[in-house]
Amino acid sequence: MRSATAIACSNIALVKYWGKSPRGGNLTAVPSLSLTLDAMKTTTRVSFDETLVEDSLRLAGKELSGRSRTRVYALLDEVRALAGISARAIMDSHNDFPTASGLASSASGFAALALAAQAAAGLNLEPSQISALARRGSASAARSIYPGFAELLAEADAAAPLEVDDFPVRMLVAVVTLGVKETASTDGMLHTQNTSPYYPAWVALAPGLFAEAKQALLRRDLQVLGECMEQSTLAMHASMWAARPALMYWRDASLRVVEAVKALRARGVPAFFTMDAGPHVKVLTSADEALRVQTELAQIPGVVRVLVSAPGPAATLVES
Ligand code: 2P0
Repeated sequence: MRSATAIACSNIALVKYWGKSPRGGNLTAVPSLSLTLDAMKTTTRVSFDETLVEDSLRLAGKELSGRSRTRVYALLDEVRALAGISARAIMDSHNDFPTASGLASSASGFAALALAAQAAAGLNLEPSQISALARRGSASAARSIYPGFAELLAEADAAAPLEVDDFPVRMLVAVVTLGVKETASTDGMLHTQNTSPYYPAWVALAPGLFAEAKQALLRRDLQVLGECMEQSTLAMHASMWAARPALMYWRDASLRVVEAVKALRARGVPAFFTMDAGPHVKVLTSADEALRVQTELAQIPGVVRVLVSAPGPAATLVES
């Protein structure tokens, strides 16, 4: 039996991916740019065992079912094919944050799985190959292989790291109470692609916004990066709101956080918001102001807690 354990951090897109390329294969329709977060991690152990008759795939001790099981199984099958093995696997995965709550658990989950599975199969792949493997499981996961900032270009097989030194930023996650089960990202983006008249406008806007944000990041211009980040999330959500029926992830508390961020900015605090396929609001700010922003956001009705995250490390293998 061969085992490997990997830890991967989640990531938040500053410039969003929303939409699949018509070329298929889970390639993305638009480029995205992200920050890997040290405060949200998945640990995954994979063992290939000749004596097993079927895969055992557990998240937080519970056997996976449905689509998440199919996706994990597909990734393991790809690894088996690459390594020329047929042994079934045991996968055990744990998040140190709530799963499937709009907190990007598939990003850290598929990144940790790809890294652990290929190591357990004896493959020793390059980071770009591991990123490509993770992307086919969940596109945002491609970016979680890398530390700090990363980009995933439209229709790219793998993400790539963006090296930015001396740019001390923090990402805050204002966790908003969940009332209802959220629509899964994959379903939400396909629904938007299929029914929203604003989807083509979103796809047309995204490359220019990505280029502007990347340039701002490389020159460490938090103001312009933040402006691009807010336009990206609002344009993405506008495309969802124009779908039929509308796809609305916002709650009243989400809007209160956004208003608080704008009020902070009016007082000279560099803070910028983004939202994903859930009601939580993520806020990018400087390391110096993180505590002040956290204190303000924690007082907003409907905000249950505020996580503060520094840029996270690359996905890594750990001693089993
Ligand atoms: C992102 N999101 O760029 C965007 C912004 C959510 C909103 O990537 O279908 O779980 O598994 O490739 O990666 C969430 O979608 O979707 C996501 P699949 P994924 O972070």
